[in-house]
Amino acid sequence: MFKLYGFPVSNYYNMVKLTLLEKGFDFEEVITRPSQEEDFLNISPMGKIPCLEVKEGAISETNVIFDFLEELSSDFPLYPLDPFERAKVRELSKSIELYLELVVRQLYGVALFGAPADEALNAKVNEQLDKGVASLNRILIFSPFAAGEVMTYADFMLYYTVTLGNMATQKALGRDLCDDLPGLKAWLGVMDSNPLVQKVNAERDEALKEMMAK
Ligand SMILES: N[C@@H](CCC(=O)N[C@@H](CS)C(=O)NCC(=O)O)C(=O)O
Repeated sequence: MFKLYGFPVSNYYNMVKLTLLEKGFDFEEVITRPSQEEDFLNISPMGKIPCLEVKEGAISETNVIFDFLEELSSDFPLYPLDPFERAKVRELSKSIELYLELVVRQLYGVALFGAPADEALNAKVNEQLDKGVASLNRILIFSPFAAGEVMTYADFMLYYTVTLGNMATQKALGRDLCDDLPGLKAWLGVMDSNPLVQKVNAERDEALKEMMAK
């Protein structure tokens, strides 16, 4: 059985958890916070979550875990078979991570963890977001999924980026990503109707409630 290390509030953790569920892998969740402890660094070299332990050893970095799981099981494929189409899904997924996830993440301190408002940061993020969403609007398809007719890893990357990220941009910048990315709102409805997405979200919300109560 695989072991998934991480915490259900983490967006990256939930991308991998959803993949394991969709593909029907047997796995155990090992609730772990990011850490610089030696034991954890031995399995996740940057101390980040998620990290997946399989019988041969441990793997970190979400997109690498996606690729590993896809090579391991062709059940419920989340990449197209055609090499070009597959590359386009990777291009989209990487663009979402670099130009949206890592941009909005800079707001988490202010928007989610009570750090003081920072106008200089907001201006920088607004500028990076303008460029990021313009690039994504050139490659997002939303018909009905992010990369076209079938659900792929790009949907998982986008879904857990925007569900947390839009909270942060609305709170810190008064900016709604649904206005920036036409088609996002309808696509969110499609993703929200997926029963495994609902399961991951219910467990995320429960963990969030516990975290806030502490
Ligand atoms: N590049 C990593 C990013 C994962 C990541 O940033 N995880 C966050 C939690 S959502 C984390 O562990 N943060 C702690 C840190 O940055 O030290 C991946 O693709 O898995």
